[in-house]
Amino acid sequence: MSEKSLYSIKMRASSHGAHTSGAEKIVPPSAVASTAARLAARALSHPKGTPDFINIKVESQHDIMRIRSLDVSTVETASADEGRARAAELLAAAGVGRADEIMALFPQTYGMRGAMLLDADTLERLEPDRERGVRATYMDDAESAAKGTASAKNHYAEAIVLATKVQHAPGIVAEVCVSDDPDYVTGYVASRRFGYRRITRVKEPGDPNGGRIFLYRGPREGVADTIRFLERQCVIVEGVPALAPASGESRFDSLRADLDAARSAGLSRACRVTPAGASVLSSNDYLGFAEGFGSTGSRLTTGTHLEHVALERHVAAFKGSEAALVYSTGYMANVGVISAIAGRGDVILSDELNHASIIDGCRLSGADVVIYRHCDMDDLERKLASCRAYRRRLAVTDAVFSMDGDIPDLPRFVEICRRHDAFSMTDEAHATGVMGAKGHGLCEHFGCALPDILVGTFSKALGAEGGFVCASSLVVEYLVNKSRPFIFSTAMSPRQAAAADAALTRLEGEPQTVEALRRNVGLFIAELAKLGIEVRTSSAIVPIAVGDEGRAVAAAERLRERGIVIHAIRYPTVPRGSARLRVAISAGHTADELRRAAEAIADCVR
Ligand code: WAQ
Ligand code: MG
Repeated sequence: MSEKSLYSIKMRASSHGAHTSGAEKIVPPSAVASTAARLAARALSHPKGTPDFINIKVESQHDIMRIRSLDVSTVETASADEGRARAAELLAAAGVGRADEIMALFPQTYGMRGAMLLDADTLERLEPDRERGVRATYMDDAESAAKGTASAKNHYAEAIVLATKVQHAPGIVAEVCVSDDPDYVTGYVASRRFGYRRITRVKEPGDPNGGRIFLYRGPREGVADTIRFLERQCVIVEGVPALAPASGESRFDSLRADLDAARSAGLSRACRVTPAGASVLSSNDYLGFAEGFGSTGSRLTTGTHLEHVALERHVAAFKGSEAALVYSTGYMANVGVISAIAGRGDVILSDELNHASIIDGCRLSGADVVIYRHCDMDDLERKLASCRAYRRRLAVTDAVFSMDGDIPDLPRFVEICRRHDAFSMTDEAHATGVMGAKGHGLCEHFGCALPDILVGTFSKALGAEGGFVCASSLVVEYLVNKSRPFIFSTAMSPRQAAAADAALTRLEGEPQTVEALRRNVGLFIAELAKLGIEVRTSSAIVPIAVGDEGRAVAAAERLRERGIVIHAIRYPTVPRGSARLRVAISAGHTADELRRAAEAIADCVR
């Protein structure tokens, strides 16, 4: 292939004037059409939202420079402070004095689209547009065609190409980079002297502030040439090294590696909406009965409809995650996520009172399972510490335990998992619509960071049907490719998806209902206390201890005769000898109803 025949293809997408995604490729003419199509698809499926404007620019390139990738090595850091300190040391090692002052400039890069260009010695700003900064562009990885176009942005792959180009610009002596993606905590310092040094943690998770600083040493007259090289010179980077997993983020790297393997084998999968009006010759709707109700197939074949996409966007926004995936039921979501993330050679740490769907997911996965004591974070931490040898660690807890109504210390759970590089997963089945001032769940209740994976259901407080998973787009892409219950079952009905979507909208519109539920729980507990029955709960589930299995069943039967439906819960759902009546309070109960129920319970339990 002659160098004269390459084209650069750039995609830029925005919604209401705000940038949503961007990417670029350099390809031979034969790949122009398919690359443009893939970039358009990437823009349309971006988690930041559906664009109303997509610009795809194709330009032939004649002056192409091929350069070798920088070498890559990793510096492990445990905190943002440590990461920044190591970045400053690396800048010094690149021959840049005043490194601490340079690191202190970081708040000024927040919000810039490009990089700050600084005189390495005087720290004067050299770029003409200080608000935007200098953007390095017209660059690609030589093997990118072979690797395919990642649907989710691959931070490392794009950063190493950029850093290599930047270090070949005239006069540039070093670069320091912090991502602006809230959950991407790895950054780097690059220089020709030591190559590309990844620093595993340069900021705390959840921090949306990042930036890049390019350091220039040379005469002022040379600056224009440097900027021209960064902004215009077409560069292809050869020999980009594969990423060795670093312990700081290795749980995600291991997902990325599996996805990359599927991609290079031509086996990667994505959900695509079946276009209205298309002639569909691929569904399971053999008799044509599905119209308007059935989804007609798996999500990966003909079963994805606009309703699913809308619901996934909505529930991700509601929970504050980057992406989401809908399953037919909450049970399937737990089984589907756990068995996809963990397998042979991995370990799952599971609370001893977790729901059956979590237990079944653990069994199906084939991973080793370590049970920790109920809500005992010290026990979890001790056990995690002895699980370092496993490939992946996954810790999973109910957010509200369905038989006791109690909750784990979520901030500690998430923090312990991060420190031990374990995936953190919670099941918010009984927390969604219940916990937090507005019913957003246990993270709202504690005001803490999301776990890596949050599962929930539309079938409890939301009164609809179906399960969901909220996580990063990487995890969701992984599930789409690896979660067998997702891949091999018929998608939820589009009507069911629309109903769940409407229920979320309703909850957002009436947070006072969540408050009413909390008032009802308080009232019911106070009524029981007046009758000498002490109960505890952190949610809407109120367990009334009876103990003996026979007595619990008899009490439930007497209540039923009086027109009150409360189920007795016995072994094996709860341990032997701890049978109970499980009361679940609703915002729809009247005060009178709750008072009468409390009195009847007091009568029947005695
Ligand atoms: N040219 C110059 N500056 C840029 C460019 C560009 N093409 N793209 C982004 N920036 C600036 C801008 O200020 C962003 O806010 C900042 O850099 C960070 O950009 O080995 O994800 O795209 O795993 O968020 C590092 C990878 C990832 C570490 C960096 O950067 C690793 C990343 P982001
Ligand atoms: Mg970013």
